[in-house]
Amino acid sequence: MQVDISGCRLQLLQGDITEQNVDVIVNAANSQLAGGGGVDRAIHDAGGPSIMEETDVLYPDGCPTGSAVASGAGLLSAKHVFHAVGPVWRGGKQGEPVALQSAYRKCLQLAQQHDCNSIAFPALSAGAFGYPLDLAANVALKTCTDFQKWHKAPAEVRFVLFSEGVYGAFAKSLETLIELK
Ligand code: AR6
Repeated sequence: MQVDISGCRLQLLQGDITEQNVDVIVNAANSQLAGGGGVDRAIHDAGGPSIMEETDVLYPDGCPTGSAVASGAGLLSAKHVFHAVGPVWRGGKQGEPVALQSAYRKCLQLAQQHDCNSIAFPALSAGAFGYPLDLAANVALKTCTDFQKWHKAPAEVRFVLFSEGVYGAFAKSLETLIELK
């Protein structure tokens, strides 16, 4: 599924983010940048050790929740990996929506700073961090479509969703957002 917003493309697809041919692959990291499971493990496994070696040197204090930092992409075909730290879901009243929005926005700002034309996101916080899928999809898509409307966003923003269920939730959310516009 894809839509065009102010000359930028927003695309949803089901697949493995490590196989995407884009300028930036976004990682769903933790605030220690310590690696872990899920998409974080997949990116470090496919990208090789240089990614962790670089983040250890550049960001010894990690990255706060709601932000993101950039590294090289090692063996991946992308130019950069942005390590974004979404919030852990604690019931929804501990600032989770603002933190999730902020993590996506920071990635889009970093993409501007690094002159990137294409960026691929996973569903930040929607796995181990337990953010309810429908709500996570809504924040992700609203943040990106708003950014595309008002700022110079990368020409292509791609959400790479690992399973049919996650893809379905994002597709439903995007349809609703488009109808509302
Ligand atoms: N490509 C695209 N999406 C993927 C892939 C892949 N190769 N593998 C998993 N996903 P998660 P979080 C999906 O848990 O919730 C880690 O341990 C997955 O199905 O990776 O932000 C980190 O180190 C889900 O929809 O990230 C952190 O400690 C989505 O990616 C913590 O988990 C996000 O799930 C971060 O948790």
